[in-house]
Amino acid sequence: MWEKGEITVAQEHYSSGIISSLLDYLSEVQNIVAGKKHVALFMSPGEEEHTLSLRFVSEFFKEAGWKIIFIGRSIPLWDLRQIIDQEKIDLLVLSVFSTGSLNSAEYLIKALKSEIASNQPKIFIGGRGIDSEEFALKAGADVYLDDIGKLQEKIMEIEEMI
Ligand code: B12
Repeated sequence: MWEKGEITVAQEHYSSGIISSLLDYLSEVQNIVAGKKHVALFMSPGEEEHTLSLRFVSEFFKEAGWKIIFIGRSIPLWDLRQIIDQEKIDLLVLSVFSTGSLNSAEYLIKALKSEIASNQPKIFIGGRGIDSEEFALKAGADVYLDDIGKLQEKIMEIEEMI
């Protein structure tokens, strides 16, 4: 509605805030599956502020029995490396909504791949900022998905890869 000029920026921010709180609530009340299969870390690269879809995506992983760690917006590379080591992250999930964020994602992936010698997490990337799988793979991602609707099948594919 904001895109069509039907609501103001303030109304959009307010609505996004409500959706975010609703996600927090749903995440709390949802049953947690015992015996976590894998661990996934969710973040948005660079200056990327669009984190709502990443929250949706993280809930799918949770439902599939994964441990999820949502850190939201970008954190320093050093801290990221530490959390990957400590938490034994199997999958890093990034969402990208602009060309600038795609560049940041590419930089981040290259830095991680060159600095982590063993047990590198796989990288899963999605979001409106990526036009095709070709761009995602060029940026260094291992897996790309264009539509959250196909996420359940994709999670099964990822589980086979790990
Ligand atoms: C909510 C919103 C915001 C909120 C975000 C709040 C939050 N915490 O996420 C706020 C207000 C912060 C915001 C800011 C901005 N926004 Co905004 N925003 C939106 C809005 C309305 C919804 C985005 C959303 O979450 N959609 C829900 C997701 C699920 O749907 P989707 O985007 O269609 O995603 C599909 C796929 O891409 C995929 N997918 C999406 N994410 C992921 C992630 C993974 C891992 C996977 C696998 C798949 C996947 O799944 C979906 C289909 O199934 C869109 C407009 C719209 N109609 O979508 C604009 C939109 C994304 N914003 C836009 C813009 C331009 C901005 C600003 C630059 C505006 C400004 N001038 O300040 C800033 C960016 C600031 C920054 N540095 O990032 C543009 C982006 C255009 C572009 N590609 O560059 C859009 C498209 C609006 C427009 N038409 O202009 N925005």
